[in-house]
Amino acid sequence: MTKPYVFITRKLSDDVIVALQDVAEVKMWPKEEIAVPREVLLEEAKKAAAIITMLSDKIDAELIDAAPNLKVIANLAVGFDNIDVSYANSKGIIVCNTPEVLTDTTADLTFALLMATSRRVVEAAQFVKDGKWKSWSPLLLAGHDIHHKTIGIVGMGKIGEAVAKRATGFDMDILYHNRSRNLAAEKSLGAKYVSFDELIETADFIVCLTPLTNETRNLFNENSFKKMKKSAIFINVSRGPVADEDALYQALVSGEIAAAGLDVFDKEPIDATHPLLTLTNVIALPHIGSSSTETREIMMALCCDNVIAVLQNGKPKTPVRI
Ligand code: 8YV
Repeated sequence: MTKPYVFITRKLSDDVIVALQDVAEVKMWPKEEIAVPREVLLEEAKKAAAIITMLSDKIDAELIDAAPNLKVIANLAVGFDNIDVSYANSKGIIVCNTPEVLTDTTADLTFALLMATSRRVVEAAQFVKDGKWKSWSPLLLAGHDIHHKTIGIVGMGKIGEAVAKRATGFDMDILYHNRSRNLAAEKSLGAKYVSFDELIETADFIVCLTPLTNETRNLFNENSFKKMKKSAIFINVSRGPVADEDALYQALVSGEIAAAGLDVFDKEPIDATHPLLTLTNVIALPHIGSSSTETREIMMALCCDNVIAVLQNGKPKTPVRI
């Protein structure tokens, strides 16, 4: 019997696909740093029973229609806004993601970005390397404290909880806003549920962790940045389009807010000439929230396990439910 065909849209480590190769014929796009071209993906989809994909690939109706044998799409991410999940499901195709396994790693990076932004770590390190450190002065590269400040978390899911847990170690007051109350976070972490407006008006650090949906697109806009404190620091580790980048740029330039730490952008990779990248009060990272070698291996393995499970018994480990 011929094995089902699985296409993986980026090069994963060889070890991680061994088990998958037992049950399927596996082909990987060979380039780690270059996304598979759309026409190649459309061609591969024609024979694929499974596709392991990631944020940079658009799995839309056209692609799904080009894939008559497709049973499962496994996304190497917890977010799945790159996939038309309802269309896939309407065709009987299961979509899987990688929840939970990346929670702590993403929360670590969120905190790293928060700390680096408020204490001007990148600017200060560059200052030393550039040979600009000629003398010590009391306010040399003075940043702002983190401890005893107020963190406002927009999107209190698993990653939000893990960020809140880290904030307790800094004796921070924790506010959150979410579609629904997270009573567990309130009880165990002392997080306080507030309206979106109260959160953005009161918090010193506004941390965006909400998924990208029609409701959250441009949630952070000109109006919201105006309502923030002038000392506020905005951190986005979810999806770029949740914040209006032009409005964010204006808010940073005009001093409406103090700084921003961004791991995600409207268009990724962000163009090196983007205005946001000219600002010293912006720290920009290349969407590395869950990128530790340990966690990426686990995410890759989970994608493979989901595909194996669907191909063998139709029962995925971590299906997306919408
Ligand atoms: C992924 C992410 O690594 O999980 C997510 O939703 O944004 C990251 O963890 C990224 O999307 C690459 O696919």
